[in-house]
Amino acid sequence: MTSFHIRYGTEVADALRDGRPVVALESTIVSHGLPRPDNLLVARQIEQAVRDAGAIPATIGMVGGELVVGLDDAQLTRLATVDGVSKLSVRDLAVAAATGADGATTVAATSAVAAAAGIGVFATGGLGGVHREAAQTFDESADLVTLARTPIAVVCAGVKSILDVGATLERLETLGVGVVGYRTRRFPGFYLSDAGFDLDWSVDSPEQVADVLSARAAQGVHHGGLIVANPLPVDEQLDPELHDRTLAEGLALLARDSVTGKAVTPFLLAHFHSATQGASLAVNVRIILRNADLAARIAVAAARRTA
Ligand code: PSU
Ligand code: MN
Repeated sequence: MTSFHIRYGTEVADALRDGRPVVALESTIVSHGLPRPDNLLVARQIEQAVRDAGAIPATIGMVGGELVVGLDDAQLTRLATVDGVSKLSVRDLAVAAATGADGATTVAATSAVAAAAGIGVFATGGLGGVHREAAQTFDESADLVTLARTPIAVVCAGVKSILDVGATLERLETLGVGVVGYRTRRFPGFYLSDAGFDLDWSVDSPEQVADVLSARAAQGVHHGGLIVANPLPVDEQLDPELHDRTLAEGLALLARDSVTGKAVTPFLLAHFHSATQGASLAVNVRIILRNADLAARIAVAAARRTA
């Protein structure tokens, strides 16, 4: 496995040494996915949600070229508030380290670093995936190929509805990334509880996710991620009509402004947050807090087995 030069937050280092439950958290959500000033407040709430469920939060990011697992509050504040924080996927980590950059890690980069740090559970909002028009643009998030080779369980609310969800599920199958619904056989669509696709498997409890992770280890499978898809309850989702309208506008703006590459996801998320007057933001926050809670309970169940 890749080894990174990592600086650990003290609490995270202690927890890992003692085999206590730790949950990895990404920083791209904070720097690029949520608007200021809510982003910093939400980042702290996510960490609190992990603590409330009995685990230690390890938010991952790069500060002045140093890869940190378990950002402290000053570091988190810096990534949430200063301008010019880079969005770092796996391929960017070395350049960012060598140039002393500040950077926020995506699902791909966070997974890779977390796994190298020995953290087995990660909570995020929605994964990256295959973009619409990918047949022409080839725009597919590095989150997918990274999860194909990284041993980590990622709790998410599916993939963002801004993507081609069906194509993303097909790619996950090809890449050998496991997908289980949490108490559902339908794949969630981030802002929406149901993205319109069936899943082969569902699990009913954090303990059952821990069973899957133990079974994989027992089968000698030490690479490849497991996606735990945790949908929002229907009464908490974004109004589907508002969602569809906002998405259509956002996609039109994307084409008008010729936005491409890694700017696409932040652009569409920002459009949702402004066009829905904060409704999508509230839903986004709810998603992340629920995922943080579930990830922590999975980490607790997994730690119990090795104790
Ligand atoms: N989920 C969210 N907000 C985000 C993202 C996911 O709720 O900001 C970020 C994640 O970091 C994910 C990234 O890895 O978007 C995907 O970006 P891209 O499509 O450029 O790979
Ligand atoms: Mn992309």
